[in-house]
Amino acid sequence: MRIGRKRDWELPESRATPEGVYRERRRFLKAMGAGSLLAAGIPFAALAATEAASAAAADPSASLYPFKRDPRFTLDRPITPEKFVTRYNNFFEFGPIKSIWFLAQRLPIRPWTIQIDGHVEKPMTIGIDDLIRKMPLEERLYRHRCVEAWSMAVPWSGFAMAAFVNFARPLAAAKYVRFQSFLNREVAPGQWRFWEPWPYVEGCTIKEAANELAFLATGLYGKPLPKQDGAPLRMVLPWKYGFKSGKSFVRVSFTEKRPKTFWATLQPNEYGFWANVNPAVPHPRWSQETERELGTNKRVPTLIYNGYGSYVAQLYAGIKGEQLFR
Ligand SMILES: Nc1nc2c(c(=O)[nH]1)N[C@H]1C(S)=C(S)[C@@H](COP(=O)(O)O)O[C@H]1N2
Ligand SMILES: [Mo]
Repeated sequence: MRIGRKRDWELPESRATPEGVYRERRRFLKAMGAGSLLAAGIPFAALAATEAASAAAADPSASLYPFKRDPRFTLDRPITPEKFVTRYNNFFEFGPIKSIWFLAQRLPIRPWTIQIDGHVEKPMTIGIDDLIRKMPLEERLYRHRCVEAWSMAVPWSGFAMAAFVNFARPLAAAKYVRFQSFLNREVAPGQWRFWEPWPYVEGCTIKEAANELAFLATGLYGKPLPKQDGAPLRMVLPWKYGFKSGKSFVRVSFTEKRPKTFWATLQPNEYGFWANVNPAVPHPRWSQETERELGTNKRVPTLIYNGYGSYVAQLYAGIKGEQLFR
């Protein structure tokens, strides 16, 4: 359970600083730009502030934050400090290492449209800022468990995936939802690896998408999502391994057939479609019994369905003869 002490990130910068000073600082940082800051030897913290300021300036949704927290979702551990969550990432479009945050800054996130197609009443394309304004915005505290056995606990901003599904108005034939990430080799060097099935695709059943835990994130720590974490819109399925939460998607298709997902296509003997967290089912090359918490580096036991079994276990009750946990 979460204890009632206010943490730093709960105080957005715009409130912590008197309005005027805040605006001045933003203008200053914008005028300087990251390059000249580096040249001037201004330390890393200032660079991070620039990054946040320029992201806010470029993002027309920035003024909507922070969203009201949904009290239904509580944590059994402290929130991971922001600096770990935004500096230790998996985003293979930008390279197979954790320190890709600065490379991800090359991704243009406006204009950004999302194509909705497949078995829906009316296929359409919608701009991200239109979509955000139509959705029931909220903040949720969720755990995140990567299949590589590290984990974090974060405040996502966004909306229920169910609200998006309702908005898309799927037809009865729709059994799965396929999320396709951007394809842009000019900014994403990883997409030149021609033997990998780019663009990144993830997906789930329509029942999973309608589960109350399934979420679409537009923000983190009460601010718009940093690019390295999947701006402007990413999936969040907290009972599944992290690779199921596709980042920066541009197309959502409602399909009859199970979508071919990125990792299940690339390494089918290690990664599957369901990928529900289960400490008792090891990865072929390592145990899943424990996880390393980002920030503290503490080893903690991993929980079945990442601790969310009461929400989702019933989704899998009738499924036989499939590997649900990889
Ligand atoms: N498009 C895309 N989405 C992705 C990935 C990726 O490489 N590309 N990596 C996944 C993996 S393995 C994890 S653990 C999470 C990591 O999210 P984070 O960097 O915000 O912690 O994003 C997932 N979504
Ligand atoms: Mo992951």
